[in-house]
Formats: sequence, C-alpha cells, structure tokens
Amino acid sequence: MAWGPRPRRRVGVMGGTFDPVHHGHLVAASEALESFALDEVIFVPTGEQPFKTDRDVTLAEHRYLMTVVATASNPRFTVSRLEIDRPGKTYTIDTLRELKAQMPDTDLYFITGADVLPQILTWKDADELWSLAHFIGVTRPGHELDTSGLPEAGVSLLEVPAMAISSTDCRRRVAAGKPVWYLVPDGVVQYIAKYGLYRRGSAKVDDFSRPRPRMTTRARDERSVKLPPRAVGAGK
Ligand code: DND
Repeated sequence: MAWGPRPRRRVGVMGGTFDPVHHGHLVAASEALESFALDEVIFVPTGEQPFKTDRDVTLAEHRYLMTVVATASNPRFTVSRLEIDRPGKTYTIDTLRELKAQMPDTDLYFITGADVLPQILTWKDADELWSLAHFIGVTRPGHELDTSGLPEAGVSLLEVPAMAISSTDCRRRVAAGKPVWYLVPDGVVQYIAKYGLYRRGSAKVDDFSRPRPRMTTRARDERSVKLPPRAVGAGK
C-alpha cells in the first residue's frame, strides 16, 4: 500500500458579530461546508469591532454563548474565543494569522455575506488576506454580490438558500416585543429571554451571570387563564 502525503484539512472560518446569531449565518456556513468539502467551520464571534461604532454591541460573552448554543447540535461546527479573548480591536487579518499558525497544514476558507464582500478591500492589511484564506462570498437577499476590485483567484461566489434574516431586524423585533422564533435557533430565543437582551433600555447588558427574573409557567397561567384557586394550588 502506498503512503502518500496526508491530504490538507479544509477549514471554514465564519467571522461575525453574531448579535444575535441567526439561521442566515447557519445556512451560509452549512452550505459552504457542503459545497467546498470543508472538514469543519469555526465560528469566530468578534471582540471589539472597528466598524461598529454606531451602536452598543452586546457583550462579547453573550454573543459567544449564543453562538455556542446555536451551533451545538452540529458536530462540524465549532466556536472560537480567539477574537473575544484578544484585547483591542478585532481584525480578521490577526485571526487568520493566528489560525494559520495553529494549523499550518490547513487551507482556510473565510465565509462572508454579499454585503460584506465589497468592504474587504477596506479591512486592515487587505492585501495580505488573500494569501491566508480563500474567501467564499454567499448570496444574501437584498444585496448584490459585487466582486469588483477583489482578486479573482481569491474569491468564490456561492448561491445559498435565501434567508431574509438580519441581526438588526432580530434586535428590533425583540425591542418591539415581537417574536424571533424560527429566525434564530430555539436555544437563542430562550437565551435572549433569559438575559433580557435587546429589550428597550437594556441595549448594553453588563452582567451575563445574572439572568433577569422570569415569570414562572404557573404565574403566567394564573395571569392569563384565571384558574380557580384550587386548580392553581393543585398538582405536583
Ligand atoms: P459583521 O459585523 O458583518 O458580522 O462582521 C463580519 C466579519 O467582518 C467579522 O468577522 C469581522 O471581524 C470582519 N471585519 C469587519 C470589519 C473590518 C474588519 C473585519 C478588518 O479586519 O479590518 P454579522 O454578524 O453581521 O454577519 C456575519 C456574516 O454573515 C457576514 O459575512 C454577513 O454578511 C453574513 N450574513 C448573511 N449571509 C447570508 N444570509 C443572511 C446573512 N446575514 C448575515 N441572511
């Protein structure tokens, strides 16, 4: 039997603010995994984002944990603390350099949506990004896939099932008291409720160790169904 060189691993990197992570992110990662025969996709929640200065971004630890919850059921999805544990601003170039140093025999594929693709040219050390990873630009409803100025060999385009979901819309819906069921994974819905994220007046949640008190099922039933006193007290 001939012993050839071990095939290089192919690892996807899905960088994002994930505030919150939603099914659009998960479908993009899953489609890239399948189409590019990737061994795994590492989700990398951002630390301090250089371009998101217009609003308070939710604590990194919350965004990280929501991403862990959202990806837990897929054995080929993992979540990295690389950016949230790195002090200072988050730059993709630093992350790719670090991942390359940790996994020298791996080809990296950075997955990004159509909206982000044209911005890559403005990223820190943009010229060097292409030597560290191949970029996969996925389609996103409402955004043109524009590759002008990007090196042809460095970027592939991928049509993915249209998911007209955005984190901005999810945050607005929660703030307005609307549901986000089926836009984000069930566990993320519950996480958002548990810690009271995105509600008006709680844009910057500063203590993730203390969930906000929840109404118990019984209290909710008593309020909405008006059970007779005996029935309320009955049961286990
Ligand atoms: P976003 O804040 O856009 O993440 O950040 C994307 C990445 O850009 C992060 O890794 C940042 O570190 C990096 N970045 C930004 C700015 C400067 C630099 C780097 C630098 O190095 O100088 P979101 O959570 O909003 O979205 C995550 C990804 O998912 C994005 O690529 C977005 O386009 C994509 N996406 C969708 N794709 C398909 N269908 C949908 C999507 N919603 C989001 N519905």
